[in-house]
Amino acid sequence: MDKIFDERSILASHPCFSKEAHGKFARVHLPVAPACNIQCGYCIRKFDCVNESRPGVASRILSPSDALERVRILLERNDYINVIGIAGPGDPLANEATFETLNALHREFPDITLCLSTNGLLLPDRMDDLLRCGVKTLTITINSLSRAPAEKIYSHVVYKNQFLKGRTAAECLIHNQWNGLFKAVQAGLVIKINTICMPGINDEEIPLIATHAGNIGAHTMNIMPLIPQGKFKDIERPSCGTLTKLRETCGVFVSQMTHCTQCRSDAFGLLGEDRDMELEVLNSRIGEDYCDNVL
Ligand code: CLF
Ligand code: SF4
Repeated sequence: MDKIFDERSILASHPCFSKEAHGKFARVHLPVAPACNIQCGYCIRKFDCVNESRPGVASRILSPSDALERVRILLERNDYINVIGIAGPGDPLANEATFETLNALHREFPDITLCLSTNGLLLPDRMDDLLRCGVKTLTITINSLSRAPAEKIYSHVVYKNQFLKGRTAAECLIHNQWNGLFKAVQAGLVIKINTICMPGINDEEIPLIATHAGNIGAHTMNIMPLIPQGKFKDIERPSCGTLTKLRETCGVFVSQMTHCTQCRSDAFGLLGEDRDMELEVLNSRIGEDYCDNVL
């Protein structure tokens, strides 16, 4: 399938999709999406979505207009920002504010790469909206291919006003995630799969997830270690050796991301740099006030 944009130039300048780019280009995360439509066993909902963020960190929610204002300031002061992402603190597709923000960004900054991370439940339903908003790179967290692990991982799913549990919830989420991945590839998006490695729950299935995702056309895979918390607080965190081995095995089927820093849903700067967006905005305002006073 032809890409709807120059995939090579996106990859060369996206800090998450390219290891080479991550020391040169930065991303901004806009925390405009508080609501979530599923419950993962490793998530405590008072913090950011663990599927794409550092556990135990809570971001302050911004309205779409506040988010846009921050982007204007950050882009003016930092010419190495190439990507604007929405990664929570809940699931971006479960929040209309996500689409409002993306639309406004796409209108005002048509050349910047818009990125989004999702649990995939609403992906088939919102694909056209994402394309209209100009999203180019997408992350889908997929933790299972079969029903048994999914039933252990997800305690409920809320889909089309129905509260689903057990087998029905697992089947609904798995179907939508894989169908969403297929549709996103068909639409020409550049896609990363995030998979949380949970020993004894889904670790044996991860190579199958990699095979299937690679066959469908995902560009890269990010295998992340479980941080034991919530319902999964007693499950052992996978060792570095386990992760390295899994990445080697899965790398045969789909390229592996190894430089993820599990950033916050309001992260800004180079990966791992952790600059404070609010401080940057404040500095900009102080600068303006200072100039207004001395001129
Ligand atoms: Fe953000 Fe995610 Fe886009 Fe990157 S993060 S929405 S793909 S712009 Fe990057 Fe952060 Fe790891 Fe995510 S280091 S948690 S992989
Ligand atoms: Fe938490 Fe993210 Fe899972 Fe929602 S999708 S329950 S925010 S980890």
